[in-house]
Amino acid sequence: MSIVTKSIVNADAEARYLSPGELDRIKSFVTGGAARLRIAETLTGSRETIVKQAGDRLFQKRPDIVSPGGNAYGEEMTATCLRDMDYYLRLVTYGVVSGDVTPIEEIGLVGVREMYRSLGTPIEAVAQSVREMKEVASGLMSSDDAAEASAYFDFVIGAMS
Ligand SMILES: CCC1=C(C)/C(=C/C2=NC(=C\c3[nH]c(/C=C4\NC(=O)[C@H](C)[C@H]4CC)c(C)c3CCC(=O)O)/C(CCC(=O)O)=C2C)NC1=O
Repeated sequence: MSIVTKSIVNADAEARYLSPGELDRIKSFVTGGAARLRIAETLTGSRETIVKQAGDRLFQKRPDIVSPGGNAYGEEMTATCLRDMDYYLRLVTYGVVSGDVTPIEEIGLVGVREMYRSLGTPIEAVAQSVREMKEVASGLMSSDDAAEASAYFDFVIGAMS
């Protein structure tokens, strides 16, 4: 839920006008809108590059995961790993656009530890893949935009740490 919807739901529950504090938060959400859309467009337009380069970096640092016995060993498993990275990048764009981490959390982080444990996937390596995507993506934008985007990547990383 965006800050706008959330504020309205809260205010209406008390049948009151939006408070100055709520209007302030909505104002900063609105004035930051162009930047958030620009960031989401960059991430969306460069998704293949970001996933590919970040994947290469990850496998260089963690050759064990693509070696025999590794969770992402073999063409199919490596592709599934890159697909998961693409999922998290997509969720980051949802967070950026809505200015809210809730969609990332609800779609991709609830129960994630248990899920990866049952799959035998080392979650710290998934977190590393998100860190690599953050680095690659940051190189594609201004430092202000990179800082804004990083908050959402960091949210994912934090939930996996
Ligand atoms: C949008 C929300 C969402 C997420 C997050 C998601 C993740 C997800 N990743 C999976 C598998 C997997 N995930 C990985 C990922 C990796 N293995 C590694 O060693 C690396 C560290 C890492 C890549 C960075 C792999 C290799 C599998 C297949 C494991 C297997 O089948 O044994 C599976 C099991 C089913 C399947 O194969 O599709 C799910 C559900 N699905 C979703 O719908």
